[in-house]
Amino acid sequence: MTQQPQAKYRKDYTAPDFTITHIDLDFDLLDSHARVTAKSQVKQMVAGADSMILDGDGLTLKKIEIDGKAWPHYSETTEGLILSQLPKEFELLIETDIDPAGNTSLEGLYKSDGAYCTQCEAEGFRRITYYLDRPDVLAKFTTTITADKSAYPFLLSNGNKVGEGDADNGRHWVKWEDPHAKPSYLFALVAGDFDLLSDRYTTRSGRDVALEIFVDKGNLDRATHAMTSLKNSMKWDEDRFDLEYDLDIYMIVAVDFFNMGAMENKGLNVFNSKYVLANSDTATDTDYLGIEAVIGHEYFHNWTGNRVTCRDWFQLSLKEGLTVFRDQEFSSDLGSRAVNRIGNVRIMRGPQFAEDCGPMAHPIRPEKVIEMNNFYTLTVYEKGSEVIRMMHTLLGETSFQKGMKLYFERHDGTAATCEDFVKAMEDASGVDLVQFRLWYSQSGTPELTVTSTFDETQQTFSLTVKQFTPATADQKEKQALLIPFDVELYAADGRVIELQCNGSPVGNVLHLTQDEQTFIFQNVSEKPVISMLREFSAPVKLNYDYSDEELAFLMVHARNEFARWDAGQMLLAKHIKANVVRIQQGDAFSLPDDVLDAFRGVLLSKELDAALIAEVMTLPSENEIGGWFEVVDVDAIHQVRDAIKHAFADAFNDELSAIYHTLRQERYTIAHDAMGKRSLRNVCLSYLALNENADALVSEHFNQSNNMTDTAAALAAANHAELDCRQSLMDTFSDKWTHDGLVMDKWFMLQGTNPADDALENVKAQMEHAAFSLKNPNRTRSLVGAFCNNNPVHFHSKDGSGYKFLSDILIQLNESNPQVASRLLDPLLKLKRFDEERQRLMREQLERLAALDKLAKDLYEKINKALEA
Ligand code: B3K
Ligand code: ZN
Repeated sequence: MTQQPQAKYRKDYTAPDFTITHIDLDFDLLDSHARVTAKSQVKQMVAGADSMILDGDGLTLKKIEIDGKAWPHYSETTEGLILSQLPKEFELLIETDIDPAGNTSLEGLYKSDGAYCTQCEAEGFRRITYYLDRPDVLAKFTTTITADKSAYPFLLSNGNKVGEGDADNGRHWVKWEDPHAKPSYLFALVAGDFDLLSDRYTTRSGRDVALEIFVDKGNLDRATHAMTSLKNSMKWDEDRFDLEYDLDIYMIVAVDFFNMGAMENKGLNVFNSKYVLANSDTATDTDYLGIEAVIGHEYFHNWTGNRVTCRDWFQLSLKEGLTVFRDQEFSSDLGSRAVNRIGNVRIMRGPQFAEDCGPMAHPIRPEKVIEMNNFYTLTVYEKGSEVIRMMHTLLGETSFQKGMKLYFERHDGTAATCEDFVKAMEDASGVDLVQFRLWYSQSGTPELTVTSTFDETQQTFSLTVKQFTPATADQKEKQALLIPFDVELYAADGRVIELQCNGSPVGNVLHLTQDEQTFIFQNVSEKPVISMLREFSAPVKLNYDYSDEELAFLMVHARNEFARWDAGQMLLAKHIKANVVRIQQGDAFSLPDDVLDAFRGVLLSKELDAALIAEVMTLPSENEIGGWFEVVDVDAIHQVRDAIKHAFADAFNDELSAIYHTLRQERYTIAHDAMGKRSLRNVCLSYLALNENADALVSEHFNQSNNMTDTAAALAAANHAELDCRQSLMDTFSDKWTHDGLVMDKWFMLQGTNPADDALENVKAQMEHAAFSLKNPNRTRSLVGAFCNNNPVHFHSKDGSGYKFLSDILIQLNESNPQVASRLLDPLLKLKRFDEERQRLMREQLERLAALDKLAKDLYEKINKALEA
């Protein structure tokens, strides 16, 4: 590394000296390279400023002119271009050459298979032309693209098409104009040959919008679910948020080479094909739901992100936390609220809490960044959404929507801050959010420790709640937060006890504001059972000494489905923790009958949704369990989790088998009820696969399946139970799908999570599979990512082979695709959570990476923090 990468700090923000009001872009796409001509209208913003630094990366400069004349006053640096002696207002013309075909980082303009596409967020536009590549410079874009007509019949960019025509040598051109000023990160260009699915949507006020989804040739039948999801998103945003679409066309292009899920470029979303393509043969129910959520998410960004964008990248959660909240609400309104909430909470309690206690801990609005791409994190997105959700809880839907209205009134068409959002919520509702703002600046997971006392003579029940946020890698001192704490009390017969304090009824949401607080509830005539942190009303950990009986009671009597699931999770957690300690002490595993009975009760419940029962019967992941311990003992955790699965399988064999057989469906539909039944049936299968002689059942499930959900479930069951039929089923699948990487990802993921002793050797062997390529981020994540993240026993093998395998791969990806490398690195960052020997082995690999000659700043930032800690 020649020069150490520099950090940027939130506190150092300054408005730009110059701004760009219009940019006219011209792309000449040639076989050997692309020529980009950018004509910008530039305006001085700060009196006296006469020089300007334009960002640029990997560009070959061909020409600079100001107001039509060659401009000699410039110098090129590694980071861009410095222009000096500038007038107050001028037209800047810059011509650059770039190499899209050689761009393996998938940032800027690159080729995905045969098509050109772009990814500019966060700082990819600077790989296209020299520019003020920052989100607070908002310009109106026009874009002209010229390319070979037969190879690239579709030439797309943001906004509306305003011209097209033929050019020489079999080439053609198209011109686009985007009427909305936008920052450079929302620019997009696509050129290629696709199949096109077209539809229309009429907005509530009568705007007729053309909807176009572009997919690889031959995939048209896999685009319909994405189209339905798009129309549902547009309708939902009108109904729930009173927000309409603002252009005459909305385009989505699906590409196979993409670093993340999707990108909300104005009017022209570019999507990872994983979040567009689905039919019943190729996609699982989870894929269908994922597509709906991501299509919704990118669509909702049109208002929360595009119309109101971020002032600087430290404000990322302004658009991402809010848009995740909106997509979660969308999925919950269309499907099961409880199941959606459970999914979100599993992510918070697993990987987000883990992020908080690792070396990359940061508040949802980070203070210091080296590589912005490293901050598209679960903290900014998921915890960011929880913070919005807490405001929603504190304000209620009506005031929250008033706050949204005011936010748009004040900030539409501008680049705003998180503070602007909170202020709008505060002003619109009159709710004091002064202390609440700490959620934006304080990192880490708060812990609530609750004790209770029942006073029979006084007929009072008191709850004492202590809040404490442990120090994090980035921040030692913590303060008390405003935490909405949703509680309910139940009498022994299941009746809800009304909450009364100081002689009057109070709502369920208590406001925790101090290190310690006591709430005294009156007129409580018997010792109640408390349901706490209902709906996961705040992103915190909860400690309370529940008895098994109380938890089993809540699993049956809690009024809200989420609370019933959560009680089951707490009951499991209690016994998982106890058993891990037992195993570590050389004692035998044991699970009391009353625990089994509580789960049997759920399994047999007539009132609960199948989808919810499936969730209750799904154990927390090994990673989530790891988070409950100071030092993660991967082997003991695996052993205990496995033992519980076997205990369930043995104890509930008859019930599981009966449910499995009654839930069989002839026809595949994606109605929520059908998905729920399939999900429960497949959970039953995963337990039944643990029985002796399960080969026949699992093979039959596979052979009779008429959809990918069941096929994948059979494979997963055979894989995890290490059945004899595993190999033949895997081979059958691979023979059928080798040509389709997206479908093969499911197979690669199972290879990655294979529990067999030779898992690593096997993963290495699959890297030679015809469908595998390290150049494709989806393939890499499916095989390598699954192994490193979801196969803890083998990744953390005591001989260090898993760590070495990962760093060998990271060395390859460091230069070709640092963004993917940086995500893949995450499991190595958690070294502090493991025993000394494992720490030493992990450190060894981190040091090996740190010594790389051209270490990308994405990796540099994380590795340095991990080694520092
Ligand atoms: N805004 C993009 C993410 C960009 C990631 C850049 N590394 C997708 C989304 O959150 O909707
Ligand atoms: Zn987003």
